[in-house]
Amino acid sequence: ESQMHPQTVDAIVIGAGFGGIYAVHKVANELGLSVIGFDKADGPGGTWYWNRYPGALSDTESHLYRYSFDKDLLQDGSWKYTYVTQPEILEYLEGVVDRFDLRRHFRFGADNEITSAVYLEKEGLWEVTTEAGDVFRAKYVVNAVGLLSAINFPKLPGLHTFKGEVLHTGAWPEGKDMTGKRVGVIGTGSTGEQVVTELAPKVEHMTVFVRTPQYSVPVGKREVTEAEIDEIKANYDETWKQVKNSGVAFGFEESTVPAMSVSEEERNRVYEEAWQKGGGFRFMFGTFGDIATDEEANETAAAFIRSKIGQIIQDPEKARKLMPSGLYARRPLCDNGFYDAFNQPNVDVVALKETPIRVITETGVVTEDDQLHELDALIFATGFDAVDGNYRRMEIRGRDGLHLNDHWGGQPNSYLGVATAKFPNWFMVLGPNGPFTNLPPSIETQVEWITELVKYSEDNGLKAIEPAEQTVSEWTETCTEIANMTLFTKIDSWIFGANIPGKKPSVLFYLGGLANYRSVLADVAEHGYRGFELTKAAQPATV
Ligand code: FAD
Ligand code: NA7
Repeated sequence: ESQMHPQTVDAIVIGAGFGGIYAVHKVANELGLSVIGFDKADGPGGTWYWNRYPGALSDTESHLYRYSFDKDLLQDGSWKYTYVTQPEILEYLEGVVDRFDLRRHFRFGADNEITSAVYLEKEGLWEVTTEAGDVFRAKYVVNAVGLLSAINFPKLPGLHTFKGEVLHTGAWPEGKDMTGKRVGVIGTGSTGEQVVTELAPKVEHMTVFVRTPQYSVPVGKREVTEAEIDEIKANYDETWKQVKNSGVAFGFEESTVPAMSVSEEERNRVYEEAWQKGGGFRFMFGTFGDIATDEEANETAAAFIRSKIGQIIQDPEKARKLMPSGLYARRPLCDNGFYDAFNQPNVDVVALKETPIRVITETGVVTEDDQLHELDALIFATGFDAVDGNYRRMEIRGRDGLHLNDHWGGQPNSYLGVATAKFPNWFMVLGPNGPFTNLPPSIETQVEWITELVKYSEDNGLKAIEPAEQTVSEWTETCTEIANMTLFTKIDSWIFGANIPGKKPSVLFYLGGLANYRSVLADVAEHGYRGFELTKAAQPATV
C-alpha cells in the first residue's frame, strides 16, 4: 500500500537555471535535506538551455555572469570574449551541476513540468503534481522558474497558414540553420538585435519588422587574453565585493554626477568614452547619475545615441524607421553591430507603426501597404511574459485553497521578492519585486537567504513560515515608490509587464539596487525574520 503514497521529501525546487541549480546545491549539500528538482527542459541551463538562437550572448561581462559562491569554481573559469556566448554559459552551468553532483537530484523533461502545487494545511506539506501525473509532497517549495522564461508568442492573423518555418528565439531548436533563407524577424529588443546581427550576413534576405525602435549602444565584445583573465582572477574578492555593494551589479561604479552639471562638451566626451567601452547598463548608469530619473538628463543621452544611429545607418529611410524617439527608459540595450547590419543590401526594415501586419499567408507577411514580404522562415523575437508569467501558468494554491492568480490579481506581490502571504514555506527566486540587476549575484543573494530561512525554520521546529499580508503590502508600496522616482514607469516595457496584450501593467521590480536590497534582507533576518508569521509545529503527543 505504501507505494500508493506520494513520495515525500523535505524540499522541491522548480527550475534548473542559475537559481534552481544553486538552490538544490544549498539545500542538498549544505543543509543535508532531501530535495527533488524539476525542469521541463531536457537538461539544466534554464535561459541558456532554451535560448539557442544564433548570436545569443550575455550582456553582463563574462567574469560577472557566473556564480561567486565558490572560489575554486571562479578560479577554474574560462572564457574567450568579454561577454559569454550561449554555448559557453550552458557548458558552464552543466559543469556546475556535475561538479557539485547535483544531477541525481533533478528530473528533467516535458513529463516533469510542474502543473500544480497545492498546500495541505493539516499536514503542513505541499503536494506537487507533474505533467505526467506523478505526485510528490514536500515541506518546502523553492520556485526558480525564471523571470524571462515564459515566452510571448503573439497571435498574428493567418500565422497557421504559413508554409515556412515559424521559430521563437526562446525555444530555438539546437543547430537550426538559416543559411541562404529568406528570413523575417519580428521584434528588435535585446534578442531581436542579437539574432538580426548574427544572421544578416548568412541569410539570403532579411526583413526586420520593427514596432518600437529602441536606443542601443555597442556591447563592446572583444577577445580577452589569458593575462586579462589572470588579472581578473587575482582580484575576484574585491570585484565581487564591489558588485554586491553597487546598484545594478554590473561591475562598474554608478555615477552620481548629474548630467546637466557639466558642459555639453564634457557630457559628450563621457558618452563617447562609454560608447567606445561598451555595455548598456554602463552607458545608462555609469556615465551620469540621473539619466534614469531626470527627463532633461535622459534626453542628452538619448540625443547622443540618436546621432550615432544616424551616422551608422547610411540609407536615410532605414535610419528613419529605426530611429528611437522619446525616453531612454527600458532595460538598456547593447548590441554587437545591429545598426551596421542595415547597411547590408539584403537587409530591409518594415516599420510596423506605419505599415502594420495585415495577415500572414502561405508565403509570407502582408503589411497594410499591400506589400507581400516573401519568407522561408519567420522568427519571433517577441520576448517573454516576464516575472510572473511562469507562476500563472501553474495551478498554485496556498491556504484555504487560495489560487495564486486570485491572490495576485493584476499586481503580483511578494515580501522581498522571495515569499508571499498565505503561501507558507513557498519561496521564489526572482519573484515579483525582486532586484533589477545583473542577475547572478541577485539570484545568489536570494538563494542564500532562503536557505538560511529554511535552516531557521528547521532549527526552530516550525511548521510554517510566511510573510504577513501587511508586510507584503508595504513591500509593494516601497517598490512602487522607488519605481515612481524613475523614468522607467513612464514608458511601456516588460519591466512593468506592459509588453503582453491584456496584462495589466504593474510594478514587478525593486529598483533600489542590490546593495540596498542586501541590507534590507540582512536586517530582516537579524530581527528574527521580521514581517514573517511563524507557526510552531505541534508538540508530539506524549505517550
Ligand atoms: P531560468 O534560467 O529562466 O530557468 C528557469 C527554468 O525553470 C527553465 O529552465 C524552465 O524550463 C523551468 N520551469 C519554469 N516553469 C516550470 C514548471 N512549471 N515546471 C518545470 N520547470 C519549469 N541576465 C543577466 O543578468 N545578464 C544577461 O546578460 C542576461 N542575458 C539574457 C539573455 C537572454 C536571451 C535572456 C532570455 C535572458 C537573459 N538574462 C540575463 C536573464 C536570465 O534569465 C537570468 O540571468 C538567469 O539566467 C535566470 O536564471 P533563473 O534560474 O532564475 O531562471
Ligand atoms: P523584449 O525586450 O520584450 O522585445 C520584444 C520585441 O518584440 C520588441 O521589439 C517588441 O516591440 C516586439 N514585439 C512584441 N510583440 C509584438 C507584436 N505582436 N508585433 C510586433 N512586434 C512585437 O524581449 P527580448 O527577448 O528582446 O528581451 C527580453 C529580455 O531578455 C532582455 O531585456 C534581456 O534581459 C534578455 P515593442 O517594443 O513591444 O513595440
